[in-house]
Amino acid sequence: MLNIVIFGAPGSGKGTQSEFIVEKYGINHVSTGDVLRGEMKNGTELGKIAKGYMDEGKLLPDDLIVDMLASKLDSFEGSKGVIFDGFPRTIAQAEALKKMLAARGQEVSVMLDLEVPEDELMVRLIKRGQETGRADDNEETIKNRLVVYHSQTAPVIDWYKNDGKYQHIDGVGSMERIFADICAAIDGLK
Ligand code: B4P
Repeated sequence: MLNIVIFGAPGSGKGTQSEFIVEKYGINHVSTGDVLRGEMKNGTELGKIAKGYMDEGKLLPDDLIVDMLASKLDSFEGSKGVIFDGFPRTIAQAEALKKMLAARGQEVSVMLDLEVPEDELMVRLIKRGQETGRADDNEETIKNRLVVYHSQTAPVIDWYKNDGKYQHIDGVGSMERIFADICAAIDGLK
C-alpha cells in the first residue's frame, strides 16, 4: 500500500502534483478541498457549513473533516493506496489519520512537503482566482489562509518529522521537475 500525504501551503501545488501521482502510480486521490467544493455545489448540509469557513479562509472543525475522510477511505477498500491532498491540516487530523490507517492495518508511507515562498503563493492563487473565479482565491481570503496555515497547519511538519515520514520537496520550478523530485522520493521508499 502506498499512502502518501501531500502537504504544503495554499497554492503550493498539492492538487496539481496529485493528478500526476494518480496517473503514474494508479492510487486513489482524496482532496478534502475538492470534496467540500462538491458538497457546496450540491447544496448539502455539509456544503452549507463549509461555505462559511471557506469564504473566510478558515479550517473546518476537525471532527467534520475526519468523519468525511473516514467514509471516503471506506469507499477505497481494496485499492493500491491513497494520496491525501489537503489532509491532515492540523495535528489532531494527523493523529486521526494515523489511527484510521492503523485500524485498517496500514500506515502513511511518506509525507511530501511542497515548499514555496509566500510571494509566489500569492501570485499563483490570485492568477487562479482570475482564471477560475474560485471564491477563496482573492487577496483578503488568501492572506487569511496563509495566517491559518502558519498557526494551525505548519506544526504538522514537525509531527511528521517525529514520525519519521517527512520528505522536503522544493515546490518552485517547472511542474515536471517538481514531479521528478516527487517520483524520486516515492521510488526511494523501502
Ligand atoms: P484546498 O482546496 O486544499 O486549497 P489549496 O490549499 O489552495 O490547495 P490546491 O490544491 O487547490 O492548490 P494547488 O496548491 O494545487 O482547500 C481550500 C479550503 O478548504 C481551505 O482553506 C479550508 O477552508 C477547507 N479545507 C480543506 N481541507 C481541510 C481540512 N483538512 N481541514 C479543514 N478545512 C479544510 O495549486 C494552486 C495554483 O498554483 C494552481 O492554479 C496551479 O496551477 C498553480 N501551480 C501549481 N504548481 C505550480 C508550479 N510549479 N508553478 C507555477 N504554478 C503552479
